[in-house]
Amino acid sequence: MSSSATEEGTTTSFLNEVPMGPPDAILGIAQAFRECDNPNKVNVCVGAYRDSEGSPWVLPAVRSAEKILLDSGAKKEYAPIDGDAAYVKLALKFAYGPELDLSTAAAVQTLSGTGACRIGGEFFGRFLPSDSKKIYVPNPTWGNHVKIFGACGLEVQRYRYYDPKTNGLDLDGMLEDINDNMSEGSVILLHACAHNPTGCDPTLEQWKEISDVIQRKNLYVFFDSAYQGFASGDAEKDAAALRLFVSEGHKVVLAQSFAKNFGLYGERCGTLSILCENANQKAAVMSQLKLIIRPMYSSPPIHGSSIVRTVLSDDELRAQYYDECAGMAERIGSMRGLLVDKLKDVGSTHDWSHITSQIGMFAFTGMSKEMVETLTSEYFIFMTLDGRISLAGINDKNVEYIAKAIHAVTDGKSIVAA
Ligand code: PLA
Repeated sequence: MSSSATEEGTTTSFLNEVPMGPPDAILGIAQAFRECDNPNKVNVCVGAYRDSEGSPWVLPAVRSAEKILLDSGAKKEYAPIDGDAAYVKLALKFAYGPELDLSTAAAVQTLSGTGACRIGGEFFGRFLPSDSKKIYVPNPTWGNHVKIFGACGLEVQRYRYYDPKTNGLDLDGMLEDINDNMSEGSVILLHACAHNPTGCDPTLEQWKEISDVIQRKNLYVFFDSAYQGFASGDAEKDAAALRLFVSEGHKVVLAQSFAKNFGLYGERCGTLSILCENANQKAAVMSQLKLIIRPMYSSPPIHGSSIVRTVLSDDELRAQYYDECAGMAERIGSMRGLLVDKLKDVGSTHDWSHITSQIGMFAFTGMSKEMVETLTSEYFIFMTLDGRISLAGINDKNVEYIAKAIHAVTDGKSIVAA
């Protein structure tokens, strides 16, 4: 450790010079929630499922898999650098569908979706030609995308995605940005479903148009799939955009997370896959992915992936899992209607219909940063400053309190999503 003696003879460490960093835009608010001791506090910040009592929920299919693992005396050996191959295979089938030949897919187990984005970003950062080291992300997007890809040495630029005036997809703006403003051979990041934070996805016809323009521009498609099953309640349907792009011939890259759809948040369970054209490409890409992973964390954790492998390889547990995932999506969906009804009941005259037309885990309310700050400081409702509400944090008991607070801060003021 470098240090220097001061005139008084004491030692000053370089640690004194370390500047204070800002808290994370999402997890920093989650921390503030934990530290708040007001009994009325509400956590609608992080996208983590809560049951109708407001408690975290472990899927019974996951519990059953854990019991099977425990009873079978599963060991705690290291996984290989690229993870559990049987898990990776099943996970890819879950995303890409049972029909696709995945023999030339280079794929590794990752530390959930964040880890997958990071490994994929590192790969692009190392191997894209220097004039194409760019990734285009939607405006808005999950805030961590910008940080992850920036940290991988990629230039991060935004493309038009959401139109606050219509509370819908800005398809023309998006197509124009892809066509006119993106460099050939660079990467475009797409949310596979349940776009975070807007809850606004293209229709299948719109995806087809997007796919065509991307193909003409010769861009790599990086799908981030963090919510498969949370958009429609059906994991198969939610994979439609990814499967369409693959069927159109895109050699996609996929970051897959099992945090939300399997409720495995803290287990850090995901995959990264890169579709290659042949076995040689696959072998070279795999070797490089392992070279990225080994000095970073050596090998991934095994508990979450063992659970997913156990569930997806057992017909009965898999069917049970699909029902339970649908149940989570349904409860979240019903909270949209309930919140909007309650807002009307408490006297709000705003048009909140965008909340019911959005999909996925979040309501992108249109409330401004100032309104959110008041909701937090005066009503102890913790949410992200972009006006996003994690619907799973709402239940029959707190919905009226939340609606009254939202009405109080928005009454007579305009609401337009940023
Ligand atoms: N991609 C998107 C689009 C996400 O929304 C999230 C999580 C991830 C990847 C990464 O999730 P994972 O690493 O846990 O698999 N977004 C959360 C949590 C749910 C977070 O910010 O970390 C959110 O509240 O937006």
